[in-house]
Amino acid sequence: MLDQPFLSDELVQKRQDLYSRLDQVATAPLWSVMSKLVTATPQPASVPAVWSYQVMRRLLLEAGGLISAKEAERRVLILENPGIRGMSQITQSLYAGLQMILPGEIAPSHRHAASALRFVIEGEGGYTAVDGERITMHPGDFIITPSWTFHDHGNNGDTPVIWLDGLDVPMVNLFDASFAQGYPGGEVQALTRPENDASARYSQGLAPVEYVHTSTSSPLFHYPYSTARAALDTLYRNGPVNPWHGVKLQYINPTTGGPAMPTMGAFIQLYQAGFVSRPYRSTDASVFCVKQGSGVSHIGGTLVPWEAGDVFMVPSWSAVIHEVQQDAVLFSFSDRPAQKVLGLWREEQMETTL
Ligand code: 1HN
Repeated sequence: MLDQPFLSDELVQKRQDLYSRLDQVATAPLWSVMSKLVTATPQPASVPAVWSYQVMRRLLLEAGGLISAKEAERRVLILENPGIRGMSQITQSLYAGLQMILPGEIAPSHRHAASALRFVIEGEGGYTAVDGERITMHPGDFIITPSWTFHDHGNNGDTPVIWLDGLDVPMVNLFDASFAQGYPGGEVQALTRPENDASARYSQGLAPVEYVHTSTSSPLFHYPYSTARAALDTLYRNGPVNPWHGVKLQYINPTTGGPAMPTMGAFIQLYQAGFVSRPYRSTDASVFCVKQGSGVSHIGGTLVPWEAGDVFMVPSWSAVIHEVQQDAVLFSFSDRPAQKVLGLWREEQMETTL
């Protein structure tokens, strides 16, 4: 920084006087805040963090005995980044939470401007309905709920169903663009198409001849784990394995090749036991959910151990190295599509390793 010039007492006094009069007319001098506003590199307030699934699962089950899904509307434990507590944010731009539905429960239908994504962690027999179609959820499935689509959940099985929710709520609220409403026709939305209709229409490298791409989100909203896992396994066998990402796939809108939703992108990757990834950083802070395996991630110098079901986050521009102990499958999501379309996204694949 530049050397500070000598300031006479008189000048200091006059500046203070000006600043207090500026303050009275809702004004402030840029020169006293500029270096805080425009930083040379990202300076996230959020910090590396991990939520143990064993701990969170117990707390969810306890909550399940104290409040119903109906009373809560959504029975969710919000994952609050320790660096920005009280904001319902896991990163500067994203919300994350763990949701549980007990057998027989219903989470009533509603819609909102915020887009949501889900990654199923545990349980069979859960379903979610999006825009007139209901799909059965299985562990590892990725499901999207695009902006302003009605959605409700239920559990026809006999064990709890638990998943990770990701929403772009902080982004929507940054723009003061939040709208929400309950479904006008009762708790459960009317079903207008049978299960797997969207999958047949859009996920086979085919699309209805009359299909016109108009929505900003994917018409395919359910991405089963079985499909993703088979692709990861085949690509791992075929190689090459990326030194930073292992074998990593992005969830796409099959009608455009772009991300499934405009604000949030999601990924799934496979690393074999013993793999130590090269350090990587990008401007999109990422939320990871461990589908299987175990390891330790070095996140900007913080050691974060993880195992199946755990959720951990990597702040913007923090270099991350994944040290994999048992064969691992990691789901992740971030605001990458939003940053890309705004021309903000940067990444760096670094060479040095541990
Ligand atoms: C929401 O609608 C769901 O539909 C989950 O499952 C979490 C967090 C904030 C706002 C809306 C859901 C949510 C949410």
